[in-house]
Amino acid sequence: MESRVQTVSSSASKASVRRLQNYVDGRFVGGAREFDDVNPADGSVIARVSEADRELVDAAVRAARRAVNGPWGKAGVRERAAMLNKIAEGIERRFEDFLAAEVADTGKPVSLARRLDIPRGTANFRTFADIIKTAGVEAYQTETADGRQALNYAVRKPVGVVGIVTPWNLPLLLLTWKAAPALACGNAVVVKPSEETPATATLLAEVMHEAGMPAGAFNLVHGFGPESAGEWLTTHPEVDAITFTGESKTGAAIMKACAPGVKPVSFELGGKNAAIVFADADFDAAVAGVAEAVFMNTGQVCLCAERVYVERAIFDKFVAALKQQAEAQVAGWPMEARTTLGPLISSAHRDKVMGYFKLAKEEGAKVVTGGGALKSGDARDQGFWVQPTILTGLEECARCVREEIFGPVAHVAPFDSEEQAIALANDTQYGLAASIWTSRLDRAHRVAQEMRTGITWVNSWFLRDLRTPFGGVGLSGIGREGGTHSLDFYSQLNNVCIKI
Ligand code: NAD
Ligand code: 6OD
Repeated sequence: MESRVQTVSSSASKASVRRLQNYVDGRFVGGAREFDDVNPADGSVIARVSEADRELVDAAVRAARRAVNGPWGKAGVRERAAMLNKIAEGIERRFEDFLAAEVADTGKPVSLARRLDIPRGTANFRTFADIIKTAGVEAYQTETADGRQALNYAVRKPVGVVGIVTPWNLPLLLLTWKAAPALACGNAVVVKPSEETPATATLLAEVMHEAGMPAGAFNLVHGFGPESAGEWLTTHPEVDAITFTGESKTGAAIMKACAPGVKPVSFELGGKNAAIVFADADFDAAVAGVAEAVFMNTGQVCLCAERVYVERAIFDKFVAALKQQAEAQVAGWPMEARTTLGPLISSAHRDKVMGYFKLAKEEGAKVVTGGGALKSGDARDQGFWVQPTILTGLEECARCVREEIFGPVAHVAPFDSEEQAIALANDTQYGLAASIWTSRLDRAHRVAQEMRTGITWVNSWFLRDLRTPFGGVGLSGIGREGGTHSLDFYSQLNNVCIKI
């Protein structure tokens, strides 16, 4: 097969750059315009991306409809599961290509992408291949008024054409988290990855092609949000459902776009997550766990902790230890094994995070460490780096405590009682995740059950079992995905009632 990653000369850069194409109806196609794919570590252009126009998005949706009505829609569960496993094998075979592409697009440390992002790409396909094979049907035997019986059973059918819109922070992980269950259920998909991170989605299209996925079952359109592929896809009348991961305000715009068609939506949105550390916790484990929750992926994970509440008895000691963890981060080149902290995704996002650093000072924060740009004295100074930052001393009403920053930064505040810790953690419009650090079993259960979140970790963070429900409350999202919860979104149930 001809490779879709072509090397071409670009006017945007003296060096030659790759060209990334759309994948529609089983073919790689260019678009009317191109945009730059930038490496956030040094600001260099690493690829030129073909932007899908409205006609190409329409062609993708029509191809998807034909696939739903054609061989893919008619494929049985065993065939679909086998295809998903084949795709997992395809990702595994090209593991190093996926790794290099993800690291170049995001700037994340190669060690992180190697242990998290790329393995989750394969795990998502394998998990939903297994789940679809074992999914049962709901059935009831019902007594009727005339003394006879009725048998009720619900059959699962695909929703149809599913539009998938994803963000830049965990590009392959989050795209496959939605594409895998959608395909497992027999839907055809049109995927719109983030304009910031188009590379692994394009590699995935190559893997689909090589695996022999029927034309139209998996389509990829590149572009932006408003007045681009994101808008054309989410407003398309022939798309049956939209699943989206990204910012809460983008979710609101997409919900509006879906309203006229009364289309089902599944949203994984932003967070302003709390970590609660009790004095009875294993101190070293809590420090290491909270540091990971604050700094992983440079704080660009929706589950990251940006609010840390620490019991007063250990507050000073904990802040000092967290400061040490922040200062021990290694902001090296992303492909270096020793690197633990990468850049932010873009200059716009760097400016946003730097704006919050400035605001924090204006709001009266004490900057324990960080609070500025990170300079290395080499080509990285053209990239989008900021210092790992710990703040204290803000009021709970401060914007830096209430708004999602999405950077390597947390505010640490003391608490005096379990009740106060619960109240502080829950005092947010978001409600995605919380982590609780304690050695007391009764307290762990009590506090966890009080959290107004979709996910609560105890003595751990971002520990995932893909069969469990995943999602948020409030501004953090609508619905749950994971395991059979994903099947419930990506299929519709037709209840058959037979009088017997
Ligand atoms: P974003 O909302 O800016 O963009 C996400 C995607 O939506 C991109 O593909 C973008 O092109 C597209 N988009 C933007 N506007 C659109 C519109 N009007 N119509 C259709 N598509 C549109 O988010 P981001 O900056 O890429 O990602 C960061 C955000 O995502 C953070 O808020 C983070 O918390 C959130 N996030 C949440 C989860 C979760 O599981 N809850 C996971 C990852 C990221
Ligand atoms: O682990 C997952 O399945 C998941 N959806 C993670 C989301 C992370 C947000 O940035």
